[in-house]
Amino acid sequence: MRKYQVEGILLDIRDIWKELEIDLERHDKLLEALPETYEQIFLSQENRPERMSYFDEVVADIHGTRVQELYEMREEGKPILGTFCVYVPEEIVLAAGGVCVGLCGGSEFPIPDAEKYLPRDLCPLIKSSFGFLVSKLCPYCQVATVIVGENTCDGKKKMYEIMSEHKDVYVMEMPQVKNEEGLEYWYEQLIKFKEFIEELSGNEITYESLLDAIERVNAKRAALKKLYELRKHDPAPISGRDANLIAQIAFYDDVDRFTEKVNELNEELEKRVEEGEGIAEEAPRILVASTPMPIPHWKLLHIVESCGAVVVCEESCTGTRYFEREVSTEGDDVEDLIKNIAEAYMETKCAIFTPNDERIEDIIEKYEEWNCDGVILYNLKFCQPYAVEHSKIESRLKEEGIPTLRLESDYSEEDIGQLKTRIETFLESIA
Ligand code: BJ8
Repeated sequence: MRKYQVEGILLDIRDIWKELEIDLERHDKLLEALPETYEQIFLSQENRPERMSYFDEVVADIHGTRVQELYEMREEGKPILGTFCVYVPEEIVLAAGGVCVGLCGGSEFPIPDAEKYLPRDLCPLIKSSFGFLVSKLCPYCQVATVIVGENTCDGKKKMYEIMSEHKDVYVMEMPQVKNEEGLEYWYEQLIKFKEFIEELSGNEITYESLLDAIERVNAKRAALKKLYELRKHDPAPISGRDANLIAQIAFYDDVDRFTEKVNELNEELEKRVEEGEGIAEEAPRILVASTPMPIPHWKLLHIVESCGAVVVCEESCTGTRYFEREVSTEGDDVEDLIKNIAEAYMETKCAIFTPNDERIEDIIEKYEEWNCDGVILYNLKFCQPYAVEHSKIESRLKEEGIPTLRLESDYSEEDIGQLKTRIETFLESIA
């Protein structure tokens, strides 16, 4: 078993999990199926880029090295903030010497635990995330000093009320409308959040620390943006599964290391593009526009690509919505930089905003830019904001003559056959 050095003491990861009060027996069961699933979905792909090896290791060690790093940081007094939304400003957390870790659950495993508290007919992302926390099955939940929630969809905001009975929760108030008042309100929320994290960390956020944090997170976004740009080439130099996995890992890996590894991979992909090398030549190119798909919710992309298509872009918070907003570094003081963060984050086209028509235009642009043959509008079951929005988007895409398939699913495996049939029929129709 791998050993980890924590404050000069050699620990194996099980000791750290024990310290974090993980339910070890069930946790072993949780991790049991991962290697086989990962082999089947990722490692069995032909002609994968070699530099995917770093990301393979991250998943193989999913509750290992990174948990140990966060545990060590917490022991040093650095705040670890568990988050569930791309609206939580990572720059402000980093500037105070803290770290953000995405806690969105993508597994069915802890859902029965969540259903002891929450209704069954609720989005699986909410139930899985909550289930991981209450069942003590996720070391990332356990190592978090505090949870940062946000008033986005109704399900999440009510869930945070119950979550706060189990863990310290700070909730960010979100505007619902993107106008000047909304932006001003959001800026005020970011100032409050800055004060909260300063108190939690005991560190004052300075112009220099915030500027440095903005530059680091911008570099992470730029690396991801480049990765997605490279996917515009035909043949695509990397599969949708692999690219999306990287976007999922962005939520919890160390910012600088992750950026370096994505940039290294991009160099390899650039060579592939120059040499005309890629995966799945002459395969239909698909844009997936969707609710987030957290680890290990790999089902949809795996089915689409197993049916012979290639996913070339994901318009999702585990995709382009995560990295498209670049924060400006212009300005003379902390307030100016926070205004820049407020403006950039408000560009995120989430369905909780009304209206959100800019998302429709964005999907059409992406369809063209990534040279796609069709769009899959994918929705997690019981997610009302996206379900309602997807009706509107579907009509508009059809008006534009864009082949569109609307799908809804959850984290179970029950509907795999049905999804496969619908996807195959769709791909035949656009062949
Ligand atoms: S910015 S998409 S990460 S709120 S939890 S809305 S799937 S019913 S996650 Fe989200 Fe922030 Fe928006 Fe992105 Fe639906 Fe489920 Fe709600 Fe969800």
